[in-house]
Amino acid sequence: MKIRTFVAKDMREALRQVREQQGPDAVILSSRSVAEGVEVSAATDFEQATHAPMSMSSLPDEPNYSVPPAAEVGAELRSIRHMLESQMSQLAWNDLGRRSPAQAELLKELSDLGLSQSLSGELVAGIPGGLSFADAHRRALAGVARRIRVTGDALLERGGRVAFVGPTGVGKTTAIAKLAARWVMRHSARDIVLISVDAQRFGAQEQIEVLGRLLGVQTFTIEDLQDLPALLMRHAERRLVLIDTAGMSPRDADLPLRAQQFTRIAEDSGLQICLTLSAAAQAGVLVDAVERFQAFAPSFALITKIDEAMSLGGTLSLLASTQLPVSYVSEGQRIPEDLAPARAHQLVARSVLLTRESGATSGEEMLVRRFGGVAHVIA
Ligand SMILES: Nc1nc2c(ncn2[C@@H]2O[C@H](COP(=O)(O)OP(=O)(O)O)[C@@H](O)[C@H]2O)c(=O)[nH]1
Ligand SMILES: [Mg+2]
Repeated sequence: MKIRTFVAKDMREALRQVREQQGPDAVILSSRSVAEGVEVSAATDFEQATHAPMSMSSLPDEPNYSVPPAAEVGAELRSIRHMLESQMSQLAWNDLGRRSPAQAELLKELSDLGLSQSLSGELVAGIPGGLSFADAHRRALAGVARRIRVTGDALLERGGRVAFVGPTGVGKTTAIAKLAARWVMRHSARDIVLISVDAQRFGAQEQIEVLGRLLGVQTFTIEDLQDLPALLMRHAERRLVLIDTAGMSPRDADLPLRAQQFTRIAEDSGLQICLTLSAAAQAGVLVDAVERFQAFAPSFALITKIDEAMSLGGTLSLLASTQLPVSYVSEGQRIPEDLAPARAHQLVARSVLLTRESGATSGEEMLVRRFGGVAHVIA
């Protein structure tokens, strides 16, 4: 049996090291808090250990001592390890509840909001001990808001050249219609142009053309992205250029190539990319979309379908971790009413309201699973 000791900043990191260096069959023997975080002893290579009882079985007073085959041993050790890990998580969680009930309660609240494990842990760890729960709660929510970057109403105040990218059906064309209508109401129809490069999809060009006719705004549709720089050059004096693109599945094989073309044009023509994301999508889908569309090097995001979202925790965690500024939020289908410049505090307040309305709460088991491994670094 090989026993090794690992020191890491938290239990999760220690377990990762154990798994990486000793493999999936390693068994945790002990753990304790140390100045650097946590120290874990783990053992592998049980061949000698499993052979030891065999030699004992030759003793006269130990008849019929049977040893399970090595495969079975591995499975048994794994299940013991899982059991130990979950027991340790439970102990750590219970300990946090005793040491620092306000912080444990706060982790539960943040988890109810649907915020990610890492953001919740970071927020709670940054809150000084000794505060009342209400104060700690207020500070944590202010911490979420501080981590959300916004652009303000810059686009509709000063103009710009923006291409809207994002998954299919998230509301790119609708957002463009709202922005264009607002611009026309606030400024003039003459200094804006709408461009559609959504040539593949039936009806996509017509949407932009109809919008242009309704608003009295000039529109163009192009089949080939390579025609975009010349078109932008011809309309260099326009203050607002909004470009509608074909929605793409994040899994689309063409996405990297298209992203490459777009970013090259964007650099040469001073074009900004706006990643359009639906708050009604599941957190996992959102993370995937952000990762894939990162290839377009978006300057900011626009969040749609806030009105359909059951929870905003996943969206807020993502915005906080990517630091992608949010421009506008769309909360309905009405053009141009349902659009507003993003405000971090409003998004957080909306998230709290949605959670309260839905009555979503995290069960004890889920809290132990999410925070047991990090509880010892808090407080
Ligand atoms: N509830 C709701 N629906 C929206 C919102 N934005 C867009 N939609 C609807 O979502 C559907 C797809 O929108 P569209 O703009 O065509 O998406 P695109 O494929 O990204 O261009 C349409 O039925 C829109 O009316 C929103 O903020 N809330
Ligand atoms: Mg569209």
